[in-house]
Amino acid sequence: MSFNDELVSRFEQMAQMLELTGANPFRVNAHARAARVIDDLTTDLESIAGDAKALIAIPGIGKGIAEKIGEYARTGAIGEHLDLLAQVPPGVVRMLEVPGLGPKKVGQLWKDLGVEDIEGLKRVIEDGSILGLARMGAKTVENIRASIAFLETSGTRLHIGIAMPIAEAIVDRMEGIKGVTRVAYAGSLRRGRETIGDIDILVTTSDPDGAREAFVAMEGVTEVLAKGASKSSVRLSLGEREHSRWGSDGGAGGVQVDLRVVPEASWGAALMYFSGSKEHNVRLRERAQKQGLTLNEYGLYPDDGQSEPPQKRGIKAKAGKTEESVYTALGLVWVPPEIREDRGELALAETPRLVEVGDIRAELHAHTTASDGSMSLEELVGEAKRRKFHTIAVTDHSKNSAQAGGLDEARLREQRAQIEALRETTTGIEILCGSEVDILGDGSLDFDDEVLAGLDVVVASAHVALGQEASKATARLIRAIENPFVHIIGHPTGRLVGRRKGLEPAMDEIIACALEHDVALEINAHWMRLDLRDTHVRAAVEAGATIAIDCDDHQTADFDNLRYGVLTGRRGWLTPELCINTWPKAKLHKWLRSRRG
Ligand code: DGT
Ligand code: CA
Ligand code: CA
Ligand code: ZN
Repeated sequence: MSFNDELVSRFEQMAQMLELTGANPFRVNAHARAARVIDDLTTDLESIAGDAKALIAIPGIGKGIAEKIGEYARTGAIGEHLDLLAQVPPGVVRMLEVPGLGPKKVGQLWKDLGVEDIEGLKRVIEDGSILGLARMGAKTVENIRASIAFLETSGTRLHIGIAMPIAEAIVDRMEGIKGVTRVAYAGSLRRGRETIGDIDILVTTSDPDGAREAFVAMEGVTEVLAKGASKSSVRLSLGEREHSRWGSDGGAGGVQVDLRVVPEASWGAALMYFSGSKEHNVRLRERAQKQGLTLNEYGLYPDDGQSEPPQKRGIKAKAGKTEESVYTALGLVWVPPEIREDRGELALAETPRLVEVGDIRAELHAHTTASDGSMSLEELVGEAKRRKFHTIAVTDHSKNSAQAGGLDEARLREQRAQIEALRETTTGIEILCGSEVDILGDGSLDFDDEVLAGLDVVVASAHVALGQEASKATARLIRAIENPFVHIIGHPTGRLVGRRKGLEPAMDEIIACALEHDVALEINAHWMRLDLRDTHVRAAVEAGATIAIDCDDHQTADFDNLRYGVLTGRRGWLTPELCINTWPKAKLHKWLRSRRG
């Protein structure tokens, strides 16, 4: 683990343990925020750990946290972290992973009943002693029991590429139910996160009972967890999905789906609340409070200091029907869901124009049967044309990727001849002859410069030695970027979401180097990769570096992954100008030729 990752995990644990020991919420938040901020950083804190001033200059890091970073750098440990570990049994922290068990309930179980782990929790459920706790009814206990079973059979978050089609099918289905007027998915899915804990669906309807009944009777429901006035929850089994190429194992235990029936007048407020993120919501409520207002999932109300919620007292909301109305009433611009992460979005003076799927006009990374793709050259070009792209790049693997049928120089020449012949009979799309050339372990490329110079587009990617240490990875990628014939660095870290960490280069150095040499960094749109990831994209965008969003197509269906790459770009505040795939044909081709002498 990198120095930063070590800190992130310690501060996350400290926030949880502080909360469990009943510490001041301000201290809990300071540690949780520090973990998030450090997780987003692209600079390595180790080099400035001794410089308290430099640390405090980072938004979200205060004096206390800076001292702890210094302490960790000097001693390899944080005293307070060790003290907390001695106080809070690890099994108690793990109980927080049970869906529906927050720090309050876990603290209660631990302190009042002596429960120290999930096994202990199962025992107090079996012997009924859990029912002796305050605010712990039979229904809550039943939910906890089901959640434990769920955790034990799955425990993993779903890839967005698995969750999104399921959510869309549910939205479609709910739209067809009598009385239903609006349906949307919210939560992490709407924010486009790479993994999804559960699916949140909102509806407005003139017949709430009908909507609930239809929801729990959906095909694939294996268990009804709740069927209440405002919220229903089900567990859904995942149908057979073919992802053998990636061997994805996410979601073996199914996925939880929450349905909330909300009043028409609260639609915008509910959509905001349940889209999150929680951290964004906290900021919004702080802001409301400062203006003498109170914000909840029903609307924005005047704060009259009463403890009973305003909507229950018939108080009229100042805003709530649409999201725009709520943001506007708070003096803010509407914020796209993908950037609602408390990463500075409330300071925006206008809604940013982020990249959209419809902006993408070129695919610059695709494979054919010549290497490990399943499309022939003609099929690939035909599919790209069908998607209305002005340019398609053929970038099969190079010889070092032997297991993927990588092309050597002779086969590459053969492919060029085929592409030139196909160009003769093809109209309406430009076909580029390229390569996804391997970046070898030392940063040299799998083809000589003379070969690369003869290609229209060069995507350079690392496929081997992905476990190498950070400093080597940095030097390796920098050497590849410095090659004068490279246009794009493909899936720069080689990580696989939830499966493989990949390279951990100093991303700020990689970005600076890419900017200097006018090389684009790729967001590989496959939902198993999403590499660059959102936070790296944000750093690249802030530096002004260009990004390519490519599907790395191996089969026709891979073109459909574009949306996930675009969501990741949006999460990184990517605008169309910095995304080379949005450029008009002439501009893109001029840029591609600019390093061909
Ligand atoms: P997930 O499901 O883990 O991928 O992430 P989310 O963001 O979908 O979280 P989820 O399903 O627990 O809740 C949906 C949204 O509801 C969340 O993004 C924000 C809101 N929300 C849930 N619990 C809280 C809370 O305790 N406080 C605040 N402010 N908002 C909450
Ligand atoms: Ca969720
Ligand atoms: Ca949820
Ligand atoms: Zn590829």
